Amino acid sequence: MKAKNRLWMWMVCAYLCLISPRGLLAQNVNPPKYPDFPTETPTRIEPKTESWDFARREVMIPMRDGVRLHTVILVPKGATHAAILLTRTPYDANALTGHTHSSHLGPVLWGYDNATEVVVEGSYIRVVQDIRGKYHSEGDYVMTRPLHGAQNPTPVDESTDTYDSIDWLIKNIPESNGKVGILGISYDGFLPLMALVHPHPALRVSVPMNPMVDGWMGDDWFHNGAFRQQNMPYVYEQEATRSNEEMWWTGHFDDYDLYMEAAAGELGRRHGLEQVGFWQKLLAHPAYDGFWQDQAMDKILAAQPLQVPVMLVHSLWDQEDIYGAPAIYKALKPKDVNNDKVFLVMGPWHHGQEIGDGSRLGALNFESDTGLYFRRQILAPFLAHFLKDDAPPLDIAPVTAFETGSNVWRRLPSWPSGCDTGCSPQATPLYLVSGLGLSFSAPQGGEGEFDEYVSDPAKPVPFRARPIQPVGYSEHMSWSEWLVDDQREASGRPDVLVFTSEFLKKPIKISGQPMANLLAATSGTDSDWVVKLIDLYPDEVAGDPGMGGYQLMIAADIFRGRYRESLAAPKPITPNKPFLYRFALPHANHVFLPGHRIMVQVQSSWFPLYDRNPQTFVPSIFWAKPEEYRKAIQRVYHAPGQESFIDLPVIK
Ligand code: PG9
Repeated sequence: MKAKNRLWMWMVCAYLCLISPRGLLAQNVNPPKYPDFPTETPTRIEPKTESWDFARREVMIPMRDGVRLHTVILVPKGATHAAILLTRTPYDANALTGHTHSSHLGPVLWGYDNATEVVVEGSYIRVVQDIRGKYHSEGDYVMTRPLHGAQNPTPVDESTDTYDSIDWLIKNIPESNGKVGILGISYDGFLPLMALVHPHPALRVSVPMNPMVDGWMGDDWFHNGAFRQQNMPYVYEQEATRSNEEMWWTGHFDDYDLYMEAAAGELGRRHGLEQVGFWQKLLAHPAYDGFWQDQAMDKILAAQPLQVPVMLVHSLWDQEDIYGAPAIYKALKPKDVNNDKVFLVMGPWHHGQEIGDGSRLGALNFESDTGLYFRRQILAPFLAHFLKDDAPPLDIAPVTAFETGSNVWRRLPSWPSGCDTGCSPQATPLYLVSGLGLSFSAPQGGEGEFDEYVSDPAKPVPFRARPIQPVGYSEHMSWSEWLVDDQREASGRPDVLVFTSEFLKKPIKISGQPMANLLAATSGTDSDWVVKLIDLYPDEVAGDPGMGGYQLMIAADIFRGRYRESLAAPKPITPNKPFLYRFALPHANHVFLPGHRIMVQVQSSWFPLYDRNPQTFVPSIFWAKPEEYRKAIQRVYHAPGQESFIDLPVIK
């Protein structure tokens, strides 16, 4: 195009685009006039709450380092001299205090982490706070933030944050009587334990329910070194964003297929999990090293003076934190010289079920609402005694334990003990014997010395019937019930050994921790051992037909063989040589009834809840390569001098 033509085109374009009546300059100079039509949204809405039975205040409480924590305060109308019930949470204080939009406190609180009747009927001031780094609080998030010290160089931790929060609350809530109780479940149960380290003088009572205590020994992350890989989505969602908006993804309906894809380290890498800090720490600390030992709350509290009364709440079928509460009881009780500060409640519940309907768990029927009993008969009077100005007298036993099997509550002087006068359990070996039997008499010999099975990592034993759901609590999810699943399906597999007793002629009651003593060999150089103590119901159960032949786990756990000699320093196992694997199973308070049988199942995988052991010793199982997963022949011995047995804590 010639230069003259190009200039001409530019001039036309400039006129049309800029100067003409519809051009940009013309518009800016002379905008059209529209009629006024104001927005209907006010600059700020002031909810009218005069008719509500509570007042809601939202505040940002300053901590000693200047970080402010978002705190919701719900004060019953007309309250004066009311005590404060505090929960600190990483799970969204607004959600915990806004279950419905109601003018009544009860419906607003009904749901996770709120013992609602106790709060409402006790006229407490309810305070729920986002911990630092989560939801509407400021600051940085660190998973179960360790105390200031070797694992935390900052001067702030959950103990100092609790102290600073309580200090602010008693000075700034005029309706309060200056007494504070802290309570919560799981992570929110770990935080009442943290509150016991250098406690604020206004803290009068702490109620850790199903607390996370030791992430390696037997709570959320590992059990005796076996990694609970179905918690990888939790790590991702909890740490990827402040308000848990970023969700883990899966390409499988069945978690069994997802976790067969690769070892946990590689699966995490495929999901970008290494971007979050706690995953890096998990990968770096597969063994029970200083990282875990320094954070174990039972060890921490054992080294602290006991100043504040504590009620520990434990669920006998806690699918997440089955280790924590009894471990804290064991650490604290020796300090309770006047027997008036440390209380334990054990109920027939899944994780956190004590604040909901406790009439049933899976197929089990407890014949009464055990959750309501706990809240009304135990928790409410306990809190009232320590928090109310009139301090009604306390009539709570040091230990209140539901006895499963017989379905009754027991008031006990201590734990473990089997009756109100304190009968102590006696460790009574229940031997695995030839013919796949169980006997209270040691093996006599003569028949086979061992039973064996092939453990194949290509076909690990599912921990429940497939398709296996992820960890979760929404409707139609049954994760919380898996510990009471019928074990019948597992008992039919060739890679599960099943030992069964004779029919019981009289009841056998156990109270305490059964100890697995497995004399076992593997043809590999590493191995997992799962031991399940089971109540085998009669073939037919009149009145409850679904329980006919039911195989109910009473206490079960997994042990990673590489930690047999040292939990901190794993070692390869010498192939085909029998070794003793001795480990504690979770606490039980159970009666095996006449007509029932006792069963013990032994297997080498519990998948996909626990990651597969490649059965070849590798430096870190997180990074086991596909070719390192190998079949192994597993032998469980039961000969004279080579006994395998469960030490049952029998009440005689
Ligand atoms: N069991 C959950 C948890 C506690 C602590 C750390 C990670 C997870 C919980 O229910 O809060």
